[in-house]
Amino acid sequence: MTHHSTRHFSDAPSADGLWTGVNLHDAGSSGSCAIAVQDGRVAWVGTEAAVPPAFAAMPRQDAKGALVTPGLVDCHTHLVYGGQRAHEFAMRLAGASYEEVARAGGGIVSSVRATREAGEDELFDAASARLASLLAEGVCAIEIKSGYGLALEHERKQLRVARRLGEAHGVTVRTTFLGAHALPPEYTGRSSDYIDLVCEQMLPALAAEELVDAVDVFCERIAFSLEETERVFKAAKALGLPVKLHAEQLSDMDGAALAARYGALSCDHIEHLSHKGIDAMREAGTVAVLLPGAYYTLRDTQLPPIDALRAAGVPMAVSTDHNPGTSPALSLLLMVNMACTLFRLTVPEAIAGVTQHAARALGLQDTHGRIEAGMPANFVLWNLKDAAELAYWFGQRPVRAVVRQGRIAEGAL
Ligand code: DI6
Ligand code: FE
Repeated sequence: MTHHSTRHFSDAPSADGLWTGVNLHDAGSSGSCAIAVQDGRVAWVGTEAAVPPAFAAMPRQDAKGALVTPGLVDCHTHLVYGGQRAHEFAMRLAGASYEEVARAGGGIVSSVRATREAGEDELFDAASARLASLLAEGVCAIEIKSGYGLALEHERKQLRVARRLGEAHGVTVRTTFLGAHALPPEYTGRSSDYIDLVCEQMLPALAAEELVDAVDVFCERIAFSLEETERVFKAAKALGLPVKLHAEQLSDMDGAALAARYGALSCDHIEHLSHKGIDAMREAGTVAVLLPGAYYTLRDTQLPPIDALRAAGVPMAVSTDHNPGTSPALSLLLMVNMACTLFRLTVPEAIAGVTQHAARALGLQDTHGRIEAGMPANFVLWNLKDAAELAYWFGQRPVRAVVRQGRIAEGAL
């Protein structure tokens, strides 16, 4: 029995009680551990032998030796969009490159058409099914970007759907405004005017509606220039919003250094990141988000500079980059496997990449990515013995149960 359906979150039982028989990943000590959950938060965590009397008296949940990790965090997704782009996958198989498909009117703009045509409920239902796959595998917090509307009402529609998804599924959602994802067709040849619209109208309006937790830009030859990126960052800063960047995916645009100057939470993709960019990220405390699903789908051969990032001590996160063009991935564990196999991350690095470093990439380091007293209870019980198995198997669904936001949201004990 490996398939677990997502319960309606409001019906999910409380996880309050003392969880015993926990094989805690990263415990730093041997022996069985326990986690006390009270009012939906972790009240205490440690070895079973050291459970304080107040928690020893709580009702018990036996984890039966399950490996337990913090809830997973998917820190870079474009989960809300209309349609899908399997035909472009077929075009690329026939020899077209991603950039050629984009220039031929496909690519991001074709998802923009489908997203504009879709109603809010239709977008919600499609994204909800995709989200259910991620949640069933242990995701407890997720970032969702706009960027397939590229006009105020359609960007608003995407962000509203993202907020609704969080409420309906009982999962932490961080929304990112990516109005500067691609140039909409009605602005062909007027990139600068479109950036004015993004900075002066779309972003302030959506921020005022509290739909924006962070601001992102696709800084690339086929998207927006460094100068346009900086204009968006200035607008974000004026509103007190944190920034992040799609940086150096297809070429070195020097975007990471710019993002770091604006205190970016993260720079994402970064296959072509330079030493200068790495230094700037280290100084700014910016997280490097690695997206092996896009690397794999595009059959990229330029590896991100993992050794240099590691040597510099830049925290590395790993995410699905779920999107209909370059990463139709719905398994964060598969990305863990790919981060190890394709990018040569170590197992502890890859696990930290989908937990604590991913939380930091969203500014959620105080509430997600670790199992620590005071944090909301978000953790996963796995049908595994050894943490290396999280990276080793692929295509498996090894989840036993997920405690999300203090409730037993998936699976059974
Ligand atoms: N980089 C990507 O890989 C995706 N967006 C981005 O800025 C691609 C999005 C798409 O092709 O729809
Ligand atoms: Fe992306």
